[in-house]
Amino acid sequence: MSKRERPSILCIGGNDSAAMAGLSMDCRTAEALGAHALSICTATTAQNSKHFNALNPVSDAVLESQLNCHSQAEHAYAAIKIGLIGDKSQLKLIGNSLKHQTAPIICDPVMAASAGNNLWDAEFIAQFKAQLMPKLYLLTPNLPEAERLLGKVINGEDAIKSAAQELLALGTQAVLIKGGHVNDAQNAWSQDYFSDGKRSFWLSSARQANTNTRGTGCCMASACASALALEYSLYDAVVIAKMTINQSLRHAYSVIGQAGAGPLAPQSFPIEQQDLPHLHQVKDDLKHGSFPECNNTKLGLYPVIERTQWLKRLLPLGITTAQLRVKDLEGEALEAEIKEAIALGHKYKCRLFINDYWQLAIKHGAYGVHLGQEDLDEADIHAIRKAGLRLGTSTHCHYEVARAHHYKPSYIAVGPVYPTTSKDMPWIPHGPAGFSYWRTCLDYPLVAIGGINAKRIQPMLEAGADSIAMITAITLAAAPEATASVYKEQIDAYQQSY
Ligand code: 3NM
Repeated sequence: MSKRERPSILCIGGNDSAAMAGLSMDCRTAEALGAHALSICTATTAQNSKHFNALNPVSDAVLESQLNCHSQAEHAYAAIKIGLIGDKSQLKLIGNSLKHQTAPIICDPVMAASAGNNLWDAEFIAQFKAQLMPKLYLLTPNLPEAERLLGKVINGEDAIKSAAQELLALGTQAVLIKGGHVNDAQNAWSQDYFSDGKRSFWLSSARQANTNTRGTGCCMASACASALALEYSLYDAVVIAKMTINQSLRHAYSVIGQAGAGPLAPQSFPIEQQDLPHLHQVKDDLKHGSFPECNNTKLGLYPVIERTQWLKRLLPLGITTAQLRVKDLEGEALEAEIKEAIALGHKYKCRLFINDYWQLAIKHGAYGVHLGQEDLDEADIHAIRKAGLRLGTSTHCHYEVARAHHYKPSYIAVGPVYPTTSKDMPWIPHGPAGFSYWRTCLDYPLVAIGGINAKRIQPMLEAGADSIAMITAITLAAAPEATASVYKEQIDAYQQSY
């Protein structure tokens, strides 16, 4: 996709005459994120910042003519977002017209705007469940909407989790139950719960004191659709959408002369750490302190090696960061290897990170532990922090960065930056431009990893890497010590000049 080409999303929803929510917000959100919104109008609502005066659904013929004119083949839209549906007849029409859709459908079940005319009555809900739910890729109800869909009160963490499973059982492939609007003065957090039956997690952000919140639901769902259209995975899309909401709330404004709430103001594809949510498993697990900082945030050349033997060759060169990544030892042999490595790390004042084996790292007093995403689930993060060790984590995408950010590690590794043969990688390499995105976004020391060789050191330094991690460029070099020394000098010289 060139910079001057944008993917489109098909937005089906109402026109808000106050231009705050509905299609107005869909268009603004898509525009900010780098997509283009096609807009299909279901109702020309009459509303101002305080009152919803009339729904004004368009006729079936008007809706149908719009749906027919945007055939997927012709417009190649990459995702569909459904918001306000004007009446039961429209629901049927939309259901039928989306029957053979291949684009993912995201539905924000807008109920509030229909308050007073009882649009979402029992019959509408039954029809919605039968005709739309099985076609959905993602449903994004807020808590009261989820309650109405399921016909029951949803109270507390367990109830939200089982409500998500019940909504999945109705046919949607994934659900995001939004808690942002919950008026709970005790709760300083805005917390949404995601599940697709395979992965489930909370997205939590500090609540913003802001009354200009019109269009939040539309913004969240159309941000998801836009991120999917930009080829992010669904897990990344919900993180990007939460970042977009946080950004848009920070920039929300009131309209001069209007007494009620003003709209959110999406600005751009989100790129600020302050907007990044925490991604975690247990709702109230939000009290993580930061891990200790490394004694120098410029971690420099960072060899990742499988055996302590390599440390004996490399540490005398003055290398100050290294990782022991043992994959084929266990029991006493493993412990002896780790123990010896840690002793060498201390001898040479090297920041030695032990990959994975956090208990042995704590037991033998390592400088730090490095955990991959899979290992984050298994490890006792509190125990590592309590023992005073540093923590480094691997990340590859928004979902994983939000998960790493939850634990406030000492550094974040971003990879693969180039294609690598050292590890199975389902990820498209970031390249320097992708790495620069994370450099701008994150305040953590950043380690670049994956496929870095002599020619690729400079681009990664220029993209803002604090550290260059390497396996094969050192271990398979004809003269590993000489090669590592050259790389070290190059990296040190660059970092000292800044
Ligand atoms: N982790 P080489 S890439 C261990 O992207 C590892 O998280 C990666 O080896 C990540 O320098 C990688 O030989 C392999 O490409 C790095």
